[in-house]
Amino acid sequence: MRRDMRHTSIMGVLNVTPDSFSDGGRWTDPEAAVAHARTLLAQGADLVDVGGESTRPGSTRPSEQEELERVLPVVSALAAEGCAVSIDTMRAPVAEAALQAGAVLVNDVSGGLGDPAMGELVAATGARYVVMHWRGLLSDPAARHHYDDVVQEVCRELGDRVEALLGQGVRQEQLVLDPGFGFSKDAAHNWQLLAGLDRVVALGLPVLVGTSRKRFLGRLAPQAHQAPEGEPSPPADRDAATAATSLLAAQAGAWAVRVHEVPPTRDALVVWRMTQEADDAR
Ligand code: PMM
Repeated sequence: MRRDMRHTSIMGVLNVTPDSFSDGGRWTDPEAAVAHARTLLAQGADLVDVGGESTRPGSTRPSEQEELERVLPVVSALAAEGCAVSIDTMRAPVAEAALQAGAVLVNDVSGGLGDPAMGELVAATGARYVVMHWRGLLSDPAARHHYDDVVQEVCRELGDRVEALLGQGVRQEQLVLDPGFGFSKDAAHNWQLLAGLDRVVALGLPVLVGTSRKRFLGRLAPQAHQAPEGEPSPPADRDAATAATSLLAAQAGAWAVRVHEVPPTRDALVVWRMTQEADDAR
């Protein structure tokens, strides 16, 4: 079955953190961050995802105050310019302050597990809410990376989160699902998820896909880059592979793709749209 992906949106990544794996430390100055967001939008991003906490393994959590100080000036400045801003946070108070400052979407990589107050806040504000799949907060570390069927289990666990959120008063129209590429998943799991994305889409809610520059895209042609043997290519060399995954995501019916570098993904999505339109006209 062919799907219409003409409206697959692009979410540009803006990490105002010192330690994110790809752009950590680049946009910690609010003015530089706002300027970068303007670039992302001019290049074709539909919204900008501002994050003040890195989820990179081993990174130390900022305090809530630190996170607020990182994100709020940037969210306020961008919202004042009319930009659609998403706030990438696991903390309800940060989400609340960002929404008050003009953000339109809460992107929560913990799917509501990181802060028990998140569901209630999302219900009360009516904001759009991304529920990402991540087992990182499970108490049993051995269960985190074990899947018999990753697509099926991600779908089931996302379904459980949706049920819980609806029970807290969140409305279905607010929800966006994200299978959480790279979050308690190894490379094989990520490839299986990419191949099975249509099954996540079939759950019936909009789906956001965040593969951008992730490690599993850094091992495609080890001979073609200069990294020591066994090392993945540097994150910034993974944008062509990211664009390929954006196209596959769109083909599977994704609502949006979350990317660091907009032009390759924008062009990949235009290629798909043009071929669809040509096909429709036959
Ligand atoms: N990945 C990262 C951070 N936030 N949010 C969603 N919804 N989906 C993702 O896959 C996701 C995310 C990690 O990447 P980054 O550190 O470069 O932002």
